[in-house]
Amino acid sequence: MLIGIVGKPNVGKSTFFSAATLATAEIANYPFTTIKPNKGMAFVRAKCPHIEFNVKCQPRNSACENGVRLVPTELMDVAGLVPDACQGKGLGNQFLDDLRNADAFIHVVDATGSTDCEGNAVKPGSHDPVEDLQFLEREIVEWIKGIMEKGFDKLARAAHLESMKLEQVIHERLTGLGVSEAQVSAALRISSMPAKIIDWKDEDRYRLAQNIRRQSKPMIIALNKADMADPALMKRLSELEGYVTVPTCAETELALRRATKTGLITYVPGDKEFKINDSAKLNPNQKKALDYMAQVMQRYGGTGVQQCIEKVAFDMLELIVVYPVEDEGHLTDHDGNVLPDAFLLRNGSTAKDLAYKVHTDLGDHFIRAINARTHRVVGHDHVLENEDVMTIVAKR
Ligand SMILES: Nc1nc2c(ncn2[C@@H]2O[C@H](COP(=O)(O)OP(=O)(O)OP(=O)(O)O)[C@@H](O)[C@H]2O)c(=O)[nH]1
Ligand SMILES: [Mg+2]
Repeated sequence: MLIGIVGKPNVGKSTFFSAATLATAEIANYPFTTIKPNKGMAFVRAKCPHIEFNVKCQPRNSACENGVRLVPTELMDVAGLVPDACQGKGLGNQFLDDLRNADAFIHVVDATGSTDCEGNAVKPGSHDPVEDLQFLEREIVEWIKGIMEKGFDKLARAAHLESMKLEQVIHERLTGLGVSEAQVSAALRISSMPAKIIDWKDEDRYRLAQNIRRQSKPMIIALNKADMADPALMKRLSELEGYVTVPTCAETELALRRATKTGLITYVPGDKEFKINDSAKLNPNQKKALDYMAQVMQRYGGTGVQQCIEKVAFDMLELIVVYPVEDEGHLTDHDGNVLPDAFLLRNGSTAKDLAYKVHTDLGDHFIRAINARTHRVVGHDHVLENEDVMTIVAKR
């Protein structure tokens, strides 16, 4: 699962990325700090089955903290997009190609209104972040439209002659973007396109590309720098129709995760508060900074970073967590590790999809699967449920 972090320059994309992954990405208060994309692993939280099965787990691809399984998901931070990037402004939008395989986007917005369209620092409140929501959507849609339209006329003519279905033609153009035919069909249905392709005007194609974006790459808005934002503006932004928003303080999350690493505090990402381990060890600056962060967290019920990722994973992409094991009796892999792996799968995934996720061979030679909880034997098309623990039996 890949989530792309997008937004104009200087809004806190790399700060969000670093906080969520604890990978180091360059952060600075000027535009275009990031040029090359940063890739790293974030995680979502799930219930670890080790408690229910009363065993001690030995996670391999994930981690378990007090019964909470931390399941990895990939994040990518790219350069900032500016208005008219699709016409080559700023760094253009070519770097979006790194995000072709993104399953969803987190659009980071500077909710203080203190950065202009190009990411330059301006007086707080002098820039309306709503403009950023609109132009970023346009840039992403133009990017998709550009890919869709490349050689489209020729293809459409050929398709007409060979009586190929419209969704097939468009799907073929967009395979590199990880868009499914079903998503193209759904987009075509709601776009009310003119019957003949020859009659499609530029605005029709734009509308279609926009619906393809909505169907295939859902987007959440991180109202970032919430710690410094004007409450009235925050309220207006969070009530905007048609957008899913989460207030975030990426800088606070990054500081908290670093302080946790050095042992200064105890904090589990996503929690509403943190605990100072030994206040006698804090210098006055650290104390002041931690007080500030505690206040911010109280205001928003946390920093919002983990919430943002989990909202994307569970609410927008409707992912489920599944635990594959080789031996359903002992819940182990072939090395004897108990409940070693946790995978994120799309809701509606089957036992065979899980087999392919574990290993291509396992998918190719799938015979049956066994639910370790109920010991029920199921076939390849059995639809999995959240928190299933499954054994795949394959031909050797
Ligand atoms: N107050 C506040 N500042 C933040 C927050 N998140 C990031 N910043 C600051 O915003 C500035 C830009 O942060 P970056 O993470 O480099 O922004 P970016 O979007 O990656 O910028 P480019 O790579 O230039 O596109 C830095 O000075 C950060 O410290 C936050 O939650 N609150
Ligand atoms: Mg950056």
